[in-house]
Amino acid sequence: MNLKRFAAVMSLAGGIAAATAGTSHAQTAMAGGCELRITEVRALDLQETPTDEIYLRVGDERTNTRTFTEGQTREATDLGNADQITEFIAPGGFVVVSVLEDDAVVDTTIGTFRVPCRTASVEKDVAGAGAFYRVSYVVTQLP
Ligand SMILES: [Ca+2]
Ligand SMILES: [Ca+2]
Repeated sequence: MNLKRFAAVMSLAGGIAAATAGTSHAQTAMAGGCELRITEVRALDLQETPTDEIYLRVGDERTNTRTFTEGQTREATDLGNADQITEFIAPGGFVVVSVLEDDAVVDTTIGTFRVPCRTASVEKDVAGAGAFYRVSYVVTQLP
């Protein structure tokens, strides 16, 4: 569990304690939250030749950098550990995911998208800076 998730759970626990004398409406509003998990990254068109050096930002974490050749698919577990490729999404909130290409001075941002707290299994096309990537992810509702 990363610190952000820990803080969210602690906040939720505090909310439950505070709501014990409250209404059922308040309890409904607190329920939920989601987990985003990146599953796969595919290079459809490179930003550089002959290989890109790609990493993701997932909320407040970033993955390791891995090279991609054109057409290559990597499991997300190849890019980062569980903390790096998963992120808690607050109820009603979203997490920002970016695909970046590592360069010597300023990295190239290929694209950025938002993932809301809603159950889903998505293949997200991310295009920019002359490159085209596809990021697969799942969002699950937390109890
Ligand atoms: Ca590069
Ligand atoms: Ca670049």
